[in-house]
Amino acid sequence: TSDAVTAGSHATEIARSGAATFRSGGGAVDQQRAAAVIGAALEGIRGAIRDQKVTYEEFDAFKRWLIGVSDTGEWPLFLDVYLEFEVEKVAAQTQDGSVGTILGPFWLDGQAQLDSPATLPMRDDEPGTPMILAGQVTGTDGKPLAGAKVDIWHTDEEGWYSGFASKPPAGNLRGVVTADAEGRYEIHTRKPAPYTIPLDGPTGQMTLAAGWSPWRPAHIHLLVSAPGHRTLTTQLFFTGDPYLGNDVASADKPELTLDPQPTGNGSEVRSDRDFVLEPE
Ligand code: MBD
Ligand code: FE
Repeated sequence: TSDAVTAGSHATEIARSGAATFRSGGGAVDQQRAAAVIGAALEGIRGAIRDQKVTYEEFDAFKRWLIGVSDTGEWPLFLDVYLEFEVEKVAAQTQDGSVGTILGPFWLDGQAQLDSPATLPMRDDEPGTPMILAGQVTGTDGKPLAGAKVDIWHTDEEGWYSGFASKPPAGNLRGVVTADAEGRYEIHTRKPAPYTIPLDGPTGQMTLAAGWSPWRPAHIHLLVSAPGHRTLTTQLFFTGDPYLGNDVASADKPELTLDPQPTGNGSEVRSDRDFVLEPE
């Protein structure tokens, strides 16, 4: 089984379960709305066929490619890389508090529950630069949110996500950290590496065929939540990353860049980042 299929089939299972519905209201779609949205999407593709004078050869290649996306389970990957950032921009228009960005396909429910200060689950010899991420969670009124939760996941130093690649053990570099009574959290982990989408699957093949970069800058995913508040879905990036501004998932934002500084404890670095949640 290829890496693309391993990662894709698990991401498909999770998407099918609807586990990530914390960011939506769900619910039925009325006929008018269906006609408006589906109609506009189809017309976008029809417009591309007309404008580009798409041939039968290209149409048949497109069919085979779509079938491949299903066969490899890459719908979550493809949709989150090429479309989710636009959905997030729409959502952000009516959101207050800290800047968010996309969830992506690699969040997992039910990870290690830890109290701050916390060290994420990792191997005894986990490679990479030791890193501390710390800060405070408050409401938009500035009041600390006691017991806020910081759900965090990121790649290891080689760019692999646990649960989706075979190398890291289950639960590696993932955890849900409960902040203290002042909403303060402190997480000890390793600095993640830049990430390339699988190149052996249809999403990667399409990306390379168009001559686009398949890379995401190194990033840390976070879901920050507290009772009575809207859950913040965000990511943090790193100053100087060669892929900033050229993220294949178009999800990096200048407000989300960290500049970790040495703590003096070996090669360890630290960044401080506060989060502001809006009331629900
Ligand atoms: C990722 O690691 C990711 O965060 C997104 C959004 C898409 C593909 C891979
Ligand atoms: Fe990611």
